[in-house]
Amino acid sequence: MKLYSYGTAPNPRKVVIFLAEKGLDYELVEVDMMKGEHKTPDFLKKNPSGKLPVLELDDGRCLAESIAICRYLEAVCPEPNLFGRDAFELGYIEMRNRQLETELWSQIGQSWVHGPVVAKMGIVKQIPEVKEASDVSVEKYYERIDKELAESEFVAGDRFTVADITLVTGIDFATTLVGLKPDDSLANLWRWHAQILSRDSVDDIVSPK
Ligand SMILES: N[C@@H](CCC(=O)N[C@@H](CS)C(=O)NCC(=O)O)C(=O)O
Repeated sequence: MKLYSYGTAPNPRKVVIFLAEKGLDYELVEVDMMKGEHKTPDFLKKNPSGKLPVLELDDGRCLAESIAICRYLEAVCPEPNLFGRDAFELGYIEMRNRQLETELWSQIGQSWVHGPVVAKMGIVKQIPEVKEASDVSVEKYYERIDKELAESEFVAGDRFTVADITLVTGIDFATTLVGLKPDDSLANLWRWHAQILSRDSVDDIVSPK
């Protein structure tokens, strides 16, 4: 299978980490978003949304949406389990992951879209007030996560799951490209972050060696 990706873009990175956790082989295909390669007619046949990542199976079928791709991979390769084993855990991990997507990633996304990097691309009307508000939401969410990680070793309990992948990729993107690094005082968050970065599956893009 092939994974269409771009550098350390955060949604493809989720799948790259997930594939590494599963120990699955694949071909990585770089799609240069700066050149608009994700919007060409050929690429839109793979994903009509024109976004990365896309997983292409050996028979040519394609899947987009990072978490949908991870669900597919969990189904074909159930171990190590990353989405939950029993009914409660399945629901709990889903809940934690959805909260991160809708309450943290959405706000990082607003700060990105209305921030300096996207401004230079000249593709979106900039609304500085949106960025001001979303920056505050992200900082508040970091504080919430820090408190939660004082009680819990990982995002969704006492073991590594897909929700940890969603959080680390969100935080690293916010830190490196959106100017939203979590404050150094958030000791539980940083303890968790160091632990996640020590995994073989996770490249350190925040302070690469
Ligand atoms: N919900 C999608 C989001 C995909 C997404 O927005 N990917 C970014 C890269 S991280 C992208 O392709 N952006 C280009 C665009 O939106 O045109 C997912 O989880 O895969």
